[in-house]
Amino acid sequence: MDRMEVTETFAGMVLPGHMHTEESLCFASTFQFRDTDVLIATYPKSGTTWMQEILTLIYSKGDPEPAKTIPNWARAPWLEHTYFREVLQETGRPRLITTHLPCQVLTPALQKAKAKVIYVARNPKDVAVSFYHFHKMAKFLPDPGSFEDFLMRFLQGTVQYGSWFQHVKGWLSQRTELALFYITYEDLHKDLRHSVERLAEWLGCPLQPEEVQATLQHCSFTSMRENAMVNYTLISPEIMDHSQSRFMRKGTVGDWREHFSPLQNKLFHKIYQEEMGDSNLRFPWTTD
Ligand code: PPS
Repeated sequence: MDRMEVTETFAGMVLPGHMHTEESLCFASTFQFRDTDVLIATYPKSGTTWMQEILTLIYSKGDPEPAKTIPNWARAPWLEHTYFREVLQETGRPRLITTHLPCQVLTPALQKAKAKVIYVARNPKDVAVSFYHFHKMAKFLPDPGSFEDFLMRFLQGTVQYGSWFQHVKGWLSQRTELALFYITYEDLHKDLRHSVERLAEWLGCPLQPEEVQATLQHCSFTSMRENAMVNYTLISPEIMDHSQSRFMRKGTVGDWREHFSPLQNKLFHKIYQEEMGDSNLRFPWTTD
């Protein structure tokens, strides 16, 4: 319940003071990664929790025990959060670490080691919708106001955690510099089996068919929605109010269609083109 109204400004963005302090952010930016570390990097609402669950199941070879008994924030803690040092586990396995920080903050530290980075991106229209609903439930984030207001701030990059465009362009510009595996939320949706197999192979942890099967089962939306270790029902309602919106809300691709007006869609497309038009990045979505 600490610092619910406080914000931290860091690297040109605003972050919730409830989980971030100047000290925790400095610690994150100078963290000594190990070659064996695996870092999940995402802009919020892009599939972070899904990837935490997938990696947990890959490393447990499909055994659901850790996913069902340890909260996700302890299995794959956020590097920049105040509790990080307390919960980072020495399990003898690669350490799973999560971050929402932009790449320019972490690249210097990552370049000193050979840690693996998994970057998950999601259609920014669906990110904006998911983030809007999350603002209603997460009491450490400001009231989002109307969807229209929130969407304008999202497009300007003035929401908490900063600009989606800068986040994605920044991390993906490091694809050849870092050991970086790039995947999208839409890829996970389209073919979870293939995504899990590719990830497991890349991590040097290939799975037997029955281990893949168990991973798919435990990482389904229905299964994760019921899992208290990932659906945030362990958190007090003063911090996350599930009566406003569930953390595992819809889990679909294209929910933006239920929220965007034609005018909002047009503006989004225009700004997307301005921001992303000259990047040669490929995404499984179009914005028109
Ligand atoms: S956070 O707060 O940044 O950690 O949120 P994040 O985990 O990145 O994103 C939450 C959204 O991911 C959806 N989700 C899933 N979708 C499909 N299948 C599975 N297994 C799954 N797990 C999480 C979750 O429902 C949020 O999206 P929305 O669109 O709000 O439903």
